[in-house]
Amino acid sequence: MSKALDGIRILDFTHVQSGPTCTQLLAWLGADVIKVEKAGVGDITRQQLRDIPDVDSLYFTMLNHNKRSITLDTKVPSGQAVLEKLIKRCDVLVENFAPGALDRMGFTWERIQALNPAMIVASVKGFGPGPYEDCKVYENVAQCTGGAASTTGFDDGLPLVTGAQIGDSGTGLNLALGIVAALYQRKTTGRGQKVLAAMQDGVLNLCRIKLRDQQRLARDGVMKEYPQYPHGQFGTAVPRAGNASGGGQPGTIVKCKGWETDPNAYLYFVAQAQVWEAICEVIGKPEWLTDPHFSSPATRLPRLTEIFSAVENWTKTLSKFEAMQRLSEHDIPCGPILSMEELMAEPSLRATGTIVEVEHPTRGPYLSVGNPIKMSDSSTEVTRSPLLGEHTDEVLAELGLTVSEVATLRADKAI
Ligand code: CAO
Repeated sequence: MSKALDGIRILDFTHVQSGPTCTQLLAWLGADVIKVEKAGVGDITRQQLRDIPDVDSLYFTMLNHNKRSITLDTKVPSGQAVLEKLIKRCDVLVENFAPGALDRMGFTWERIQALNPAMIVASVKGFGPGPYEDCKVYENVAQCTGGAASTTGFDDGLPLVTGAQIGDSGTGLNLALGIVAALYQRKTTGRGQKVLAAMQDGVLNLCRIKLRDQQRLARDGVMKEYPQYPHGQFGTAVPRAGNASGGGQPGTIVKCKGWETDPNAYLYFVAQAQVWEAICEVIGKPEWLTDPHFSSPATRLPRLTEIFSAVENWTKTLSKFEAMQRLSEHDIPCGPILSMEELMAEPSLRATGTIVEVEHPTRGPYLSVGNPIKMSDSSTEVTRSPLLGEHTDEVLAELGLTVSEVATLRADKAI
C-alpha cells in the first residue's frame, strides 16, 4: 500500500517532545524522516528517565519511531556543508530549538531559501512574536501560560497541570497540520514558507471554551453549570471548575464500588437532558420526573450537587464497568476512569494499532502509542526508533559524499 506522504523528505532537527511528535506523525504518514542529532550526544531524551542502563529511554523510543538517525555537528564547516546538501535535498526542515538557535548556527530563513526556495521551514516555539518570544519553554510552562493551569483543578486548590501533553504533543500536531497544508500550497506556488506553531497558542486553542466562559462571566457575573453556583463566589476571572463538564450538558466524576481502595474506581457521568427520564429510572429517582424542581435543565442547574449525589449512591453499588454497561443500555453518556494499566491491557486498542508492541534491538519489546489517525488508504506500520547515528553512512551515501569527505567529517568529529 502506498502512503499519504510517500516521497516527502523531512530534515528533522527536533528534540525532546513537541517537534518529535510532529515528525513521528509525518513518518507514520509515509515521509522519509532524517533525524539530525549532535554527534556523540543525540537527542537529550535518549538518556532521560532511563529504565534500563545504557539503553535508549522509552521517552525517546516512543517519540521517534519510523525515523532514520544521522549524527552531525552543524557548527563545524564540514558538518555545515552536509547540512547544506540535506537542505537542498529535503522538502521540509522541522526544528524546535530555543529561539534563534537556527540563526546562530548560520542557517537563517534567507540562507535556507537561497539554498532551496521550495523548502518549508517549520518551527515549534514557546511563544509567538511578543514579549516572551525569546524564552525557552517546556510543557508545563505552556500549560500555565496558555490558560490551562488557571482553569484546571478545584476552586479551593492550586492551579493544576494536566497529564495530557497539550503543550508539547498538542503543538506538534498543530505543526504537522501546518506542514501538510504548506506542502499542498506549494503544489500551486512552487514556493516554500515558514510555519510556526507556538505552544502558548496551541494550549490556548485547546482552552477555547474557557475564553468563551470568560466572556460569559464578564457579561452575566455567574455561570450556572459551574460548581461555584449557586452557593459559592465568582471573581472576575474564569475559576477552576473541578470535574464539571465544559459543555452544555452537566457532568462530573462519581465514585464506584471499590473507590475506598482503588484510586481509579470512578466514572464520568453526563446528565444529558435528552435522557433525563432514563437517568431518573436507572438511579431509582422516578419521583423527579414529575417534580417541577427537576423537570427542566434550567431548574436542575442549582440542584446538580443533589443530582450527582443520587447518581453516586447508585454507582457506588456497581463497578465502573458495570455502571457503564447499565448506563449505556439507556444511551446515557458516561465513561470509566481508565488507568494506564487498564489501557495497556485493552485488546481493542491493540487490535486497532492505537497501542502497539515494538521490538527494539537493545531494549527488547516495549509498548507504544501508535498513530491516532487511521486512514483507509495509508496504513501505519510502527517501526522502532533508530539508534544514535544508525543511518549516518546510509544518508551520507545518498548525498553522494566521497570517501575522503566522510574521512574529513570523522577527523572533524562532525559525525
Ligand atoms: N550540532 C551542533 N549544535 C547543535 C546541534 C547539532 N546537530 N543540534 C542542536 N545544537 C545546538 C543548538 O544550535 C543550540 O546551540 P546555541 O545555544 O549555541 O544556539 C544548542 O544545541 C542547544 O539547543 P537548545 O537551546 O534548543 O536546547 P536546550 O536544551 O537549552 O533547550 C528547549 C531545550 C526545549 C527548552 C528549547 O529547545 C526550546 O525552548 N525549544 C522551543 C520550544 C519547545 O519545543 N519546547 C518543548 C520541548 S519538549 O518539552
